[in-house]
Amino acid sequence: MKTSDSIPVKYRKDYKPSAYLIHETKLDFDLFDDHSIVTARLKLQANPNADPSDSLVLDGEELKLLEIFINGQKLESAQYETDSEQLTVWLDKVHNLNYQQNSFELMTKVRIYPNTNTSLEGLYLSNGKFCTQCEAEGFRKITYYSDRPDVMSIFTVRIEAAQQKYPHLLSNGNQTEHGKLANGRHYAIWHDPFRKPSYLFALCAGNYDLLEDHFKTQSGRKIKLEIYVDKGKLEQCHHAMASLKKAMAWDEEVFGLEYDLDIYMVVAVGDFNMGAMENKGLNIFNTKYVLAHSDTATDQDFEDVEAVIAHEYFHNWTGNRVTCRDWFQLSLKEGLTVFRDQQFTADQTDHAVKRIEDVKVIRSHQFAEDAGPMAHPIRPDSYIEMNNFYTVTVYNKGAEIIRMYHTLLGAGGFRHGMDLYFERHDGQAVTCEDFVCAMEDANEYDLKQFRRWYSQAGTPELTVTSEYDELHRKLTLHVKQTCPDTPGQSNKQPFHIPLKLGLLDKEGKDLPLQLAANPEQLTGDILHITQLEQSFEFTEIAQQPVLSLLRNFSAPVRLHYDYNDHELAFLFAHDSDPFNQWEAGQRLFARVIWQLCAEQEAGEVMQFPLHLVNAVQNLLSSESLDGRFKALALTLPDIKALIEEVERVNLDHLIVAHNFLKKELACQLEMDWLVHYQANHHVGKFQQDKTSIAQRAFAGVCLSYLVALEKPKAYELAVSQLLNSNNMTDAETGLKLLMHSNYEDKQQLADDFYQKWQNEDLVVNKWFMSQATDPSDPTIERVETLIEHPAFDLKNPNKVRAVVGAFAGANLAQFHRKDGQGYVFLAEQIKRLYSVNPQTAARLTGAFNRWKKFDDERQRLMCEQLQGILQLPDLSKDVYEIASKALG
Ligand code: B3K
Ligand code: ZN
Repeated sequence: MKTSDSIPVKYRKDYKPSAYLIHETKLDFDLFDDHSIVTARLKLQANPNADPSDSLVLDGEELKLLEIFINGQKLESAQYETDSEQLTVWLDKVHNLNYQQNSFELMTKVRIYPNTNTSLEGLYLSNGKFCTQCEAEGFRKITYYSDRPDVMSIFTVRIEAAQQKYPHLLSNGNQTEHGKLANGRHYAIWHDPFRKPSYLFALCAGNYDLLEDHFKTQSGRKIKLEIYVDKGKLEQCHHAMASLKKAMAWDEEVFGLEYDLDIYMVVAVGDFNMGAMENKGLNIFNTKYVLAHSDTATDQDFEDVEAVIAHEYFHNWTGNRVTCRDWFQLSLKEGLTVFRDQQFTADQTDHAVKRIEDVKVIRSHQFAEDAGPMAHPIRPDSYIEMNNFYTVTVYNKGAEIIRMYHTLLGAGGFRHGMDLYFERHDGQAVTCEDFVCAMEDANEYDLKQFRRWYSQAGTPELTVTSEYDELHRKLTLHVKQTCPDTPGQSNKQPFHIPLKLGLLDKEGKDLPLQLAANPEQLTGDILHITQLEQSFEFTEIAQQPVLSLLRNFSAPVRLHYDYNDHELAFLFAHDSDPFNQWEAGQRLFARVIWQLCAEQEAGEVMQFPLHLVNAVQNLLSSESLDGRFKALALTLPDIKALIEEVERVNLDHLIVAHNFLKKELACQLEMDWLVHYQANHHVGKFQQDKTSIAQRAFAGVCLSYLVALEKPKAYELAVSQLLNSNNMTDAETGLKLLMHSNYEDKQQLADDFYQKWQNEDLVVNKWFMSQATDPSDPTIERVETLIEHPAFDLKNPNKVRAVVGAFAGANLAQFHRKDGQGYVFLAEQIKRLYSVNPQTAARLTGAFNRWKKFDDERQRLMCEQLQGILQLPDLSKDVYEIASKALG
C-alpha cells in the first residue's frame, strides 16, 4: 500500500533551472524484437543561470545501464550511482574534467524492453511496430536524460532495425542518411535543426502504408506531407490529409504562422493513451483521430479527426517553437492550442454549434472537476503525477481563459499579443506569466486582476438581479460574484469577468447599451465585472427589456438570474445570440426536470407542462435554423451537467424525470418527430456537405424521440436505419438507440453488427460503447461478458475506454446502481489495470470523484471501493493520487 509520506509531491514554487544544459543529443537505437539498445551521446554544459553543482543528476526509469563514459573515459562504479529513478554522476570524481568551465560528452548505453512495455509511455510496440510517447515524462524510460521541458537540445537520431519487418524508420526533423547493413538490417539518420525538449522526441519503426501529399506555404516553400498507417487503411487517411492542409492554410491566414521543417509526418497507432502527440515533425496519433471513411466513421468522427489533426499541427508554434518552462505551465500550450483548434473548427463548420458543443464539455466535465477533489487552477501549484493533470481544467478551462483575452482585446488585439509572444519567446521555454505579459504589453491593457484566472481554482458564480424604472427609462443590474472554496484554497479574490449581454425589446431586438456612469465598465456589449458586488445603470431603456446574459458563454462561470418561463420562451424564440437562444431552451428544460423531481419528492404525480410543446414545435419547424443547431436545442440537458447544478442529487428521481420529459415530448409531438425525421433522413447517395451533415444530426434527434415512444413502428424505423444506411453516422445512431431501448431483438442486432464490422477496430469500439452505455438493467452482466469478448483487450486503451470508461462515465443508471455492483465492476477493472497501464487506470479512477453528490448509501459504497483501491499492493502513483484525493 502507498502511504502519503512515501509519495513525493512536486510544487510549482520549487522550480529551479537545471544545473546542466544539453546542447546536443545524439541517440543510436538498435531495435530488436525482444529488446532495444539505446546509446546516447550528450553534450553537456554547466548552466550559467543555475546553481553550480558537482553532481550531474539525470532522470531514468526501467533502464539497464550497460556502459557509461565521459569524454571517452569509462566511468568506474565509484564515480556514479543509479537507482530506480536517476543516474547520478559525481563529476568531481572524474579525472581531468573541468565541468564548471567546459562542455563535456556523456555517453551512456542502456538496454530497454519495448516489447513488454504496456504503460504506452517511452518506447513501446503497437501492433508489431515501434513507437514512442514521451510527454510528459516518458523520455526517461528511453535513456538517461534531463527530462524536463526547459532543457532543449538539438537531436540527431540513428535508428537501426531489420529491414523487412521495419522498412520505415522515422524520427523528428529531416532524414539525412539511410542505408543497408549486414544481416538484413538497415538504418536511417534523422536530424532536427530545431532545439527541443525531450518530451517532443519521437521514433517510429514499422511496415506501414503511406499516403503522400504536399503543401505550398504562403512564402512558397513546398512541404512534404506523409501519413503512415497500418497496412490496408490507406483509403481511410484522405480526410486526415485534407484536414492537415486546411489547418496549415488556416494558421497562415489567421495567425501568420508558417510551417518550419520541409516534412510533416503523422503516424497512426492503435495503442495510445490519449488522442495524439505533437512531436516535432513527427506527430503520433491514436488511429481514432486519423482514420475516417464514411462507411466506418460518423460525421462527428470526421469533425474530431479534423480538430485533432489541427490541434497537433497548431502545437508546432504554440507548444514546440515556444514551449513550457515546467509542467505547471501546461495550459500555456494546451489552453492556447485548444482555443486555436476551437476557432479553426468553428471556421470550418458553424460558430454557434461549435460554441455550444464546447460549453457542454465545460459544464458536464470541467464544472464537475472544479467542484470536486481534483479541483486545480489552470496553472496547478502541485502534483504527484503530471499525467493526471492533462485535465479538462488545464485544456478546456484553459481555452476559455484564452478566449476571454480574445473577447476583451478583440481579434486584432489578440493577434497583436500573439505576434509579440512569438517575437519575444520563439525558441524558448516560458511561463503563463510570459504569455499574459505579451498580451498586456501588445495592447497596453492591464491584466493584473485577470491573472487570478491562473491561480484560483473553482467555478465563479455570478448572481444577477435587475430593476426597471419606467419613469426614468433606466435598468439597473446588480451583479454579485463568488467563488467556492476548493481543496487548499479559500477566500478567493474577485475575478475580472467579461459579461457579454444584450437587452431585448418586445420585438426581440437588441436595445443600444449605454451606462449612466463609469463608461469604462462597458466595452461594446461587454460588461466588466471586477468586484464582489457591482451595480450598473443602463440609460435610455424605453421599455422593460428581457435580459440576455453571458452571451456566447463569455466567461467560464455559472450564472444565476431568476428568469420566468415566459422570458425563457421569448429568448428561445428571439435571442439574436444563438448560444443564448440554445441556453434559454436548455434552461426551460432543466426547470421542468427539476420540477418533476420535486413532484416525485413530494409523492405527487408528475405533470408535463404543456407550454413546452409550443416552444419545441416552433423550433422543429423553424426554417431559418440550422439542423445541427436544432439537434442541440432539442437534446435535453445532459444529466451530468444537471447534477452539477445542485448540492446533492437524488439520482433516481433525476433519471426518472429526464426519461419522463423525453417520453412526454415524444408523445405530444409524435407526428412532428415523424414528419421531420422523414424529411431529413435520406437513404440515397451519401453526401457529406454541411446540409447533409445537419440533416443527419436533426433526423437522429427526431428518431431518438420516436424510439422513446417504445412503439413497434418506431423500432422499425431505427432498425431500418441501422440495417439500410450507407454511412456510419446513421448506422451508429440506429444502433445506439436500439441498444438503449427495450427492443426485444436487440441482442441479435448487436451480434449481426459485430459480425459485419469485426475487422474494423474503431467500429468494434462503437459496438462496445453502445452496449456498455445501455441504461437498462442487465447491462452490468453484459459488460462483464464484454470484457471477456475476444475483441476486448485490457492493454488497449481505446478498448478499455469503450467498455469500462463508457460504462463508468456515460452510463449513470448502471454505474450508480443501488446495489453497488457498478462500483465493484469499476474497481475490479482498476485493479486489473493499474500495473499494466497506470495512466489509463488513473483516468478510470476519476469516475469516483463526484461521490459526495450522491445519497449516503451510494457515498458509502463508492468510498468502500476507493479504500479498497488504496490498499492495493504497489499501487501506481497515478491511481494513488486520484483515489487518495477523492477520499480527501
Ligand atoms: N500533448 C499531448 C498530450 C500528452 C499527454 C501526456 N499524458 C497531446 C495534445 O494535447 O496535443
Ligand atoms: Zn495539445
